[in-house]
Amino acid sequence: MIKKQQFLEALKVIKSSHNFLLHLHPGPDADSVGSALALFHYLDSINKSVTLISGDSPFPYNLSFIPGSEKITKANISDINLNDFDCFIVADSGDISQISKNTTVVFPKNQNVIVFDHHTSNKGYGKINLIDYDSPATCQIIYQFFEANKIKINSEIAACLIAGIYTDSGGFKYDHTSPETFLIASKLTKLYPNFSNLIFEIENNDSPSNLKMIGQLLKDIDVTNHLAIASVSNKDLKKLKLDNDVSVNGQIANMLKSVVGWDIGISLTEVEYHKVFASFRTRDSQKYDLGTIAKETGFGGGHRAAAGASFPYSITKTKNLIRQVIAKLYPEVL
Ligand SMILES: [Mn+2]
Repeated sequence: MIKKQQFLEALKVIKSSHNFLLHLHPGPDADSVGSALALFHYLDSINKSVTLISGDSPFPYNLSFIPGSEKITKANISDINLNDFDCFIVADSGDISQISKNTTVVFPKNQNVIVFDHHTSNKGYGKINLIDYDSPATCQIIYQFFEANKIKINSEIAACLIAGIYTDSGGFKYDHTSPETFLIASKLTKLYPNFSNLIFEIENNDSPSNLKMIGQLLKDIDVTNHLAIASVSNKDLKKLKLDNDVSVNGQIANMLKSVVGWDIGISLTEVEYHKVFASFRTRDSQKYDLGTIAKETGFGGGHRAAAGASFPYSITKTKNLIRQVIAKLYPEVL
């Protein structure tokens, strides 16, 4: 729970700052984009100078339907001078290393760093930390920030927040979805009645290449008792001329864990030679903490029910490492 006082303090800091930096985390999802754009619209409306950078990854086409996405500057942390900004608002990044994988972020001493987040890995690396591990989405925390400060939410901001809350809660079905989430969604959808179109555009974004990739990943499923790992090597990606789009990883891991008996589903894509992106999902997040599994490998992190990692290894070596960690933490799985 974040105290009302903390939200009020954050606004005070925002009011006293002039040049704002916002960013998207690597592999941005609708919670990252929705959070950053909701804040962008608000800061813009109170006449602050605000720059929102795209960060490490190319901007996903389906998220371009979130209002304001054309305002995002194509740049990474290393392309800008952090000293140009007296306030950096970091949203939906569980650790300072999650801001960018390509560069080490060092905040200038006098910078006001405000962190909005819901990842359990987040220890609070900002000057002001608005972190709620029980929130289904960072966008929900940003809604609470606006509400606590009696800031008017317009239809654009509402659309941004709906995008994040809906997708990060898995369409209101993941663990942390609460009566409050529905209440907030109810208020937001009144402000943005066209929400079903927005959700349609975000969700129905498959490309032929995506489907081929899904087919390829499902071809190679390695099952050890209650653990299922799907994978595709870089060699096969190249041979089959598939995009190294890792967004299907989460989808595949979800499909794996839908199988009764496959308690943990993991999808691996070797995007470059010895660079493997991994998504973790589970049938039972009460029992298994995927964030801890991913963290224990030394190359990832995340939530109990959904986590991710990026390994500097081959598929085989990655699988072995993951199995070792699971064998240590949850021997009953293997
Ligand atoms: Mn999130």
